Amino acid sequence: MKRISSPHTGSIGAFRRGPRRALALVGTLGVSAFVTSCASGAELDTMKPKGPTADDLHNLIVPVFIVAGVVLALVIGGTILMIRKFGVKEYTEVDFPEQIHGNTRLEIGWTIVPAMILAVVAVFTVSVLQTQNKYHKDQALSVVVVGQQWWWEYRYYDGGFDPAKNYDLGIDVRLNEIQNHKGKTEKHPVIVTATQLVVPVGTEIDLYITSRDVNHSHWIPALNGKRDAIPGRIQPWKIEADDPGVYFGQCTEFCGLSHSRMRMQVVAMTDADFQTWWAQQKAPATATTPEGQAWLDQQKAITAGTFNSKVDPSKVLAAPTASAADRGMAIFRGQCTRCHLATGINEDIYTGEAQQVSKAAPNLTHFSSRTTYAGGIFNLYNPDGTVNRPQLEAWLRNPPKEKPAYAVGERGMPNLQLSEPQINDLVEYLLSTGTKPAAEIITKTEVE
Ligand code: HEC
Ligand SMILES: [Cu+2]
Repeated sequence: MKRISSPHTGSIGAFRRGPRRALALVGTLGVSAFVTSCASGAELDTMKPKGPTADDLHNLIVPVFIVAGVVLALVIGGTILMIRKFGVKEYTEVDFPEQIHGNTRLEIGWTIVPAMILAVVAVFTVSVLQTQNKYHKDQALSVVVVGQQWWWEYRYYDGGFDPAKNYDLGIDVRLNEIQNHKGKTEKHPVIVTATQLVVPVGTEIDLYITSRDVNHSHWIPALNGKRDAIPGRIQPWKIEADDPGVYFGQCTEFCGLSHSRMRMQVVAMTDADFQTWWAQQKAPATATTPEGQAWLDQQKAITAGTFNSKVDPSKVLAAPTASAADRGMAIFRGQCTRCHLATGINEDIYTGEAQQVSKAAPNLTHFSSRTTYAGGIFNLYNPDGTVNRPQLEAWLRNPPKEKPAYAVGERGMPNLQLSEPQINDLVEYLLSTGTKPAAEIITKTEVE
């Protein structure tokens, strides 16, 4: 009997201790993964569906996980059993196991069984996919969701939006150049907002998801799975919330520097509250005093050519001075129009081609009716309902400091070197643009 040289024996000995250590490691990792995934109050929890579309997914995930768990237990259990039963203690030539090549019955068995399991899973998966992909073409309310570095835009269409029949230049200016719009009618959204998607409860909402720059992915775990936002493509998706409340989301496709700061929230309201919200959002913004409104109206008349300031210089109104909000409105028209649209305030001079790589910046028409901004990372209101002024001022003072962005490369809001009085007036203006949301929404949308 010839013993295999001792170094081998040594390494076999180490290998024998290996499985136990490996098991301990796998066990620890598994338990910690399980414990952390069960964090209570986690905002992004796939396992807690809050609407029928998410239920569909959940009802698929759970049985598949159970089957996968059983398979995992069998495989791990079998492996441990084999090691126990057939593992050699002292490696000698005598112990060398008989070498078998091929076992037709076994091989057919382990091909057919997994194939059957996968076939069953496929039947359920395909049927869920089909329900998920069925969407109403003539839905009363459709929302086009546009991902952009690093925030989400929501465009609401009255009477629905159907990518097969409609096109919208605002979705992607460059897309229009490459896509054939023949036979399609141009359609404009009635409401454009950012970060917070407001929906009525108990209604299936058709979403059409796209992007203006790079790939993003829209994900509101409580309401449905992920859907990629791809430039040049419009992907249908849907969500539905059973109860009023706030459902958190996050971009889940790595999209650059501030990817983790590209968050969003669905705010689901009762039908009556949604109707109120809808009416408020559709109305254009106005100045806060008659003095401001007169100046604004005259500015628009100058743009329209119905008032010639050179002909009537004595009738030219000075920019409003009395109200800080109206002073801010005037600054806004001058400094912010090259990027931001606020319907009622600057649509006459806004070109629709913001100085951004993407050609768009958040619509600020009713900014203060949202509770979070800049990709859902800042709170506009404190939990007690007061305004979080220092944060908004800091944002206007130096946006790239508050949220990393390639602002010099026109991928975020640049530092506009505003003076402190300007910042003060702009904050007053921004706060005058919308109805403050209900206290409950303010506390529920609060981000840390
Ligand atoms: C060069 C383009 C540009 C200019 C000019 C500009 N902004 Fe912005 N602004 C942006 C971009 C882009 C964002 C989105 C930044 C993000 O979330 O990453 C933004 C975000 C904002 C937000 C947060 C909106 C939201 O809902 O998330 C406010 C408020 C804002 N800007 C105010 C202003 C004001 C006031 C001015 C004028 C003094 C101004 N901006 C000028 C590009 C611009
Ligand atoms: Cu993204």
